[in-house]
Amino acid sequence: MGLTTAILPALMAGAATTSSAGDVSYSFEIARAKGALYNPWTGADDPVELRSFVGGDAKPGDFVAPTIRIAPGRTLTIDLDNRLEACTPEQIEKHTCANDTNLHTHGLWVSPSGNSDNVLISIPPGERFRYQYRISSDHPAGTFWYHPHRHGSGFVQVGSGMAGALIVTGNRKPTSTTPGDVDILLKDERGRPFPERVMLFQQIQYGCLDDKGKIEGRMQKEQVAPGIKEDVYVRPWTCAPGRVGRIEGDDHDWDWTFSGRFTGINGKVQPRLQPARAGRFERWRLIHGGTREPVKMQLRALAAGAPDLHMVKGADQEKWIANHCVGEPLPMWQLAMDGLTRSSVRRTDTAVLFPGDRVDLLARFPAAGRYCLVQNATRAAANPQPLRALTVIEATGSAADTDAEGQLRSALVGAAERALSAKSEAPIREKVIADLRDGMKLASFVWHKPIAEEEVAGYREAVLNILETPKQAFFHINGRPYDHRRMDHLLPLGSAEEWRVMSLLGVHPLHMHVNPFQIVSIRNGRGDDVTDPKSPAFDPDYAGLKNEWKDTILLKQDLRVAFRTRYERFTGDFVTHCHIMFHGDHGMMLNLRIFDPRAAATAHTAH
Ligand SMILES: [Cu+2]
Repeated sequence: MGLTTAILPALMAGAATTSSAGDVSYSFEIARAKGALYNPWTGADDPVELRSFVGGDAKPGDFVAPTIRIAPGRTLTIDLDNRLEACTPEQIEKHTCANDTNLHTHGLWVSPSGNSDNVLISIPPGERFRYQYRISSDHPAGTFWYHPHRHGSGFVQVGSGMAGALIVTGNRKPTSTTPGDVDILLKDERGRPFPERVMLFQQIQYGCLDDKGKIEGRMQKEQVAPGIKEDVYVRPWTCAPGRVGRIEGDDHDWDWTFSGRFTGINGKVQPRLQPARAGRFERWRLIHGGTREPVKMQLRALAAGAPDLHMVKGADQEKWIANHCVGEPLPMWQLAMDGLTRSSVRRTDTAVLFPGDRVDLLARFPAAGRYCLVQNATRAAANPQPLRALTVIEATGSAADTDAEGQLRSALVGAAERALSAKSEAPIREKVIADLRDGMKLASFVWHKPIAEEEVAGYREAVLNILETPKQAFFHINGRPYDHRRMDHLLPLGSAEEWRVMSLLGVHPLHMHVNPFQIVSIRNGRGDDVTDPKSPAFDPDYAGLKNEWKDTILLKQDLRVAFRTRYERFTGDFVTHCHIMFHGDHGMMLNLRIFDPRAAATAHTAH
């Protein structure tokens, strides 16, 4: 194995197309694009030039790739044309180039081989490559995303906003033997889907370089005031007039928490979003496409008469939030995690996402007015992140019924009655409705079957660690850094295994490509369950995770996480890695191979 150079099929750059069969094609140029990003510290836009996907509906300067929608059973084709400039030998030596690329369809249950979800190829500047993904007819409908995954370039490229939502659409009804798509429940009395918002959270950490090539305004380690932790924001990076923001390095200097940058949404910082209708449920598809900081989002009413967010400079925003984003956080109803429908709708007041995570939820603004989307509303005292406003949404119309949850339950039940109205559907209709009335269970909408202990054929271990020396940090899994020439685990097709994973130092969202996993347990060093609200060790960041399916799981230091996964359907080589791109790029990654033991046995006999 190892990184292979892409071959180039003939293709044309241009817009997205959908064939009569529902197959979807996109073609993108990867190129530097000029644009501007709002800087809350100055209240003005900073000019930036960043590596970008351009094509489909994405214009230069959008800094987000188009939202792709495709139905199960269809084929998605994505042509990439790498127009970035060739790297100089000096850049290659200093690791400051990051112009090779490729593509990962995060969370799609597709082959990792050939020109499918293959992240082990590299597309250098001047080359083209056609990715093609066959999405099976039994692929779960849900919220996935796509982004470059070239080892060593991930931080710079994803950190430049090179990411887009990838939605598998669903309208399958459940039967007594097959699951359905939760989408059929998310419709109003007239059968119209709930209004939808896709929010791709991004952490675009451009810096302006001064004449010496140093990031302007970057505080040096020795300047950090005593008593303030080095990784807590102290002073934002600046851009002198005429300078253009870029992302050109991936060393520690470019660390997000030091930059003072704000988490953005869909290529913009603190964007003005479409108003909502008060009292109406909306489906929100949230994707953490950032590189570092968690998004723990709460919705709070913005007090009448509060100044507009864009009138408040970054330095005053924490005070503005404390004074004006008032009252209890609004309830939200979580439907899915990482694109995979939960076993039940879960009521929460905080959407918790770490890099790579997705959360699908229903939100509802109870009355006309403005509402704050507050980031880091729940902060760990030990490692506080700055309190930030992601943006403000306005709701219009008249105030709604106060019993939101009762209204939601009857909306879901009503949609189930209408969707499953045929006489022959009576048994499944009754089951779905009984489940909804019993804690809003979604048992008929979960696509992956639970993995019982009897099915577990083996165990694997991944221990993530950072070794720090005064000069450098080393990012390891199982005691060594990633080596693209080394195969770390051979996984037999057709079997299920349990993985025991943990972090010895730092917090790492671990992502597994190809097959999702079911969470078995998350415990602290004393064996206490941190997912259980009744446990003294309860950690709200892990609430509601037990037994659910995901493809990315946060490893906090010293917690023991166990999950089970099936190596089904696809053979080939792929990876598991920390989704803090900087960590993955610097070695926190393993190569995995699913092989077919029957084919191997046959080959052996023939030999
Ligand atoms: Cu990490």
